[in-house]
Amino acid sequence: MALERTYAMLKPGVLPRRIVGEIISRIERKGFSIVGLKIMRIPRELAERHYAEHKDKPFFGELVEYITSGPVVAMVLEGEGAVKMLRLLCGATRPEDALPGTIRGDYAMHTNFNIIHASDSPEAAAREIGLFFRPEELVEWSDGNKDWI
Ligand code: FUP
Repeated sequence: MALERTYAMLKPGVLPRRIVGEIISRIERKGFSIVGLKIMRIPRELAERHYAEHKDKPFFGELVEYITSGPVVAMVLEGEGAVKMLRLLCGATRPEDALPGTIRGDYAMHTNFNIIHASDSPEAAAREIGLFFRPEELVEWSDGNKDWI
Protein backbone atom coordinates (compact mmCIF):
# COMPACT_ATOMS: atom_id res chain seq x y z
CA MET A 1 0.00 0.00 0.00
CA ALA A 2 1.10 3.56 -0.66
CA LEU A 3 2.37 5.82 2.08
CA GLU A 4 -0.40 8.36 2.81
CA ARG A 5 -1.21 11.18 5.15
CA THR A 6 -4.61 11.67 6.70
CA TYR A 7 -6.23 14.30 8.88
CA ALA A 8 -7.69 13.37 12.27
CA MET A 9 -9.34 15.57 14.84
CA LEU A 10 -10.36 14.79 18.42
CA LYS A 11 -13.58 16.73 18.89
CA PRO A 12 -14.51 18.99 21.82
CA GLY A 13 -15.44 16.74 24.73
CA VAL A 14 -12.28 14.67 24.42
CA LEU A 15 -10.08 17.19 26.28
CA PRO A 16 -12.61 17.69 29.13
CA ARG A 17 -13.02 13.90 29.46
CA ARG A 18 -9.23 13.62 29.85
CA ILE A 19 -9.00 10.82 27.29
CA VAL A 20 -6.74 12.56 24.76
CA GLY A 21 -3.83 10.30 25.72
CA GLU A 22 -5.94 7.13 25.53
CA ILE A 23 -7.20 7.90 22.04
CA ILE A 24 -3.81 8.98 20.71
CA SER A 25 -2.31 5.82 22.26
CA ARG A 26 -4.67 3.67 20.20
CA ILE A 27 -3.70 5.54 17.05
CA GLU A 28 0.02 5.17 17.79
CA ARG A 29 -0.32 1.54 18.79
CA LYS A 30 -1.85 0.74 15.42
CA GLY A 31 1.32 2.07 13.81
CA PHE A 32 0.51 5.55 12.53
CA SER A 33 3.27 8.15 12.66
CA ILE A 34 2.17 11.51 14.07
CA VAL A 35 3.62 14.19 11.80
CA GLY A 36 1.45 17.11 12.99
CA LEU A 37 -0.26 17.73 16.32
CA LYS A 38 -1.83 20.75 18.00
CA ILE A 39 -4.67 21.96 20.18
CA MET A 40 -6.78 24.68 18.63
CA ARG A 41 -10.12 26.40 18.76
CA ILE A 42 -11.76 26.29 15.35
CA PRO A 43 -13.14 29.62 14.12
CA ARG A 44 -16.72 29.28 12.82
CA GLU A 45 -15.66 30.15 9.28
CA LEU A 46 -13.09 27.33 9.24
CA ALA A 47 -15.63 24.86 10.68
CA GLU A 48 -18.10 25.79 7.93
CA ARG A 49 -15.44 25.26 5.26
CA HIS A 50 -14.36 21.95 6.77
CA TYR A 51 -17.94 20.64 6.83
CA ALA A 52 -19.03 22.40 3.60
CA GLU A 53 -20.29 19.12 2.08
CA HIS A 54 -22.95 19.02 4.83
CA LYS A 55 -24.12 22.64 4.58
CA ASP A 56 -27.61 21.69 3.39
CA LYS A 57 -28.11 18.89 5.93
CA PRO A 58 -30.47 19.42 8.88
CA PHE A 59 -27.66 18.70 11.35
CA PHE A 60 -25.22 21.29 9.89
CA GLY A 61 -26.00 23.98 12.48
CA GLU A 62 -25.50 21.59 15.40
CA LEU A 63 -22.37 20.19 13.83
CA VAL A 64 -20.70 23.59 13.50
CA GLU A 65 -21.96 24.61 16.95
CA TYR A 66 -20.38 21.54 18.55
CA ILE A 67 -17.04 21.57 16.73
CA THR A 68 -16.54 25.25 17.66
CA SER A 69 -17.70 24.79 21.28
CA GLY A 70 -14.27 24.00 22.71
CA PRO A 71 -10.74 23.13 21.69
CA VAL A 72 -10.02 20.23 19.36
CA VAL A 73 -6.84 18.20 18.96
CA ALA A 74 -5.81 18.35 15.30
CA MET A 75 -3.46 15.73 13.89
CA VAL A 76 -1.81 14.67 10.68
CA LEU A 77 -1.06 10.95 10.63
CA GLU A 78 1.14 9.06 8.22
CA GLY A 79 1.18 5.40 7.29
CA GLU A 80 0.58 2.96 4.48
CA GLY A 81 -3.06 3.23 3.43
CA ALA A 82 -3.52 5.70 6.29
CA VAL A 83 -6.87 7.13 5.14
CA LYS A 84 -8.75 3.83 5.06
CA MET A 85 -6.88 2.40 8.03
CA LEU A 86 -7.82 5.32 10.28
CA ARG A 87 -11.47 5.16 9.20
CA LEU A 88 -11.51 1.50 10.22
CA LEU A 89 -9.93 2.29 13.58
CA CYS A 90 -12.52 5.05 14.19
CA GLY A 91 -15.56 2.92 13.28
CA ALA A 92 -18.90 3.90 11.77
CA THR A 93 -20.20 7.49 11.92
CA ARG A 94 -23.16 6.52 14.12
CA PRO A 95 -21.98 5.12 17.46
CA GLU A 96 -24.90 2.67 17.39
CA ASP A 97 -23.34 1.15 14.24
CA ALA A 98 -19.71 1.43 15.39
CA LEU A 99 -18.36 -1.92 16.51
CA PRO A 100 -16.84 -2.38 19.96
CA GLY A 101 -13.08 -2.15 19.65
CA THR A 102 -13.31 0.89 17.40
CA ILE A 103 -12.74 4.36 18.86
CA ARG A 104 -16.33 5.51 18.25
CA GLY A 105 -17.63 2.10 19.31
CA ASP A 106 -15.81 2.33 22.62
CA TYR A 107 -16.09 6.03 23.50
CA ALA A 108 -19.25 7.56 21.95
CA MET A 109 -23.01 7.35 22.45
CA HIS A 110 -24.32 10.08 20.09
CA THR A 111 -23.57 10.74 16.41
CA ASN A 112 -23.15 14.48 16.97
CA PHE A 113 -20.56 13.81 19.69
CA ASN A 114 -18.78 10.94 17.94
CA ILE A 115 -15.35 11.76 19.39
CA ILE A 116 -13.15 11.83 16.33
CA HIS A 117 -13.06 13.04 12.76
CA ALA A 118 -11.04 11.17 10.12
CA SER A 119 -10.74 12.14 6.45
CA ASP A 120 -12.81 9.89 4.19
CA SER A 121 -10.61 9.94 1.05
CA PRO A 122 -7.07 10.93 0.05
CA GLU A 123 -8.52 14.04 -1.65
CA ALA A 124 -10.40 15.03 1.52
CA ALA A 125 -7.24 14.38 3.55
CA ALA A 126 -5.19 16.75 1.39
CA ARG A 127 -7.88 19.42 1.57
CA GLU A 128 -8.33 19.11 5.35
CA ILE A 129 -4.59 19.01 6.11
CA GLY A 130 -4.33 22.25 4.12
CA LEU A 131 -7.21 23.81 6.06
CA PHE A 132 -5.78 23.04 9.50
CA PHE A 133 -1.99 22.99 9.14
CA ARG A 134 0.67 25.17 7.59
CA PRO A 135 3.35 23.17 5.75
CA GLU A 136 6.01 24.13 8.30
CA GLU A 137 3.89 22.63 11.12
CA LEU A 138 4.33 19.14 9.64
CA VAL A 139 7.46 17.36 10.76
CA GLU A 140 9.08 14.45 8.92
CA TRP A 141 10.88 11.92 11.08
CA SER A 142 12.64 8.69 10.39
CA ASP A 143 10.68 5.61 11.46
CA GLY A 144 12.99 2.93 12.86
CA ASN A 145 10.01 0.59 13.30
CA LYS A 146 8.86 0.67 9.72
CA ASP A 147 10.00 -2.89 9.01
CA TRP A 148 8.08 -4.22 12.01
CA ILE A 149 4.70 -2.48 12.00
P1 FUP B 1 -17.79 10.89 9.17
O1 FUP B 1 -17.06 11.04 7.87
O2 FUP B 1 -17.82 9.49 9.69
O3 FUP B 1 -17.33 11.89 10.22
O4 FUP B 1 -19.31 11.21 8.86
P2 FUP B 1 -20.02 12.35 8.02
O5 FUP B 1 -19.04 13.10 7.16
O6 FUP B 1 -21.21 11.74 7.36
O7 FUP B 1 -20.56 13.32 9.15
C1 FUP B 1 -19.75 14.32 9.71
C2 FUP B 1 -20.26 14.61 11.09
O8 FUP B 1 -21.60 15.06 11.03
C3 FUP B 1 -20.29 13.39 11.98
F1 FUP B 1 -19.10 13.17 12.55
C4 FUP B 1 -21.37 13.74 12.96
C5 FUP B 1 -22.31 14.63 12.19
N1 FUP B 1 -23.53 13.94 11.77
C6 FUP B 1 -24.67 14.16 12.50
O9 FUP B 1 -24.64 14.89 13.50
N2 FUP B 1 -25.82 13.53 12.11
C7 FUP B 1 -25.87 12.69 11.03
O10 FUP B 1 -26.94 12.15 10.72
C8 FUP B 1 -24.68 12.47 10.29
C9 FUP B 1 -23.53 13.11 10.69
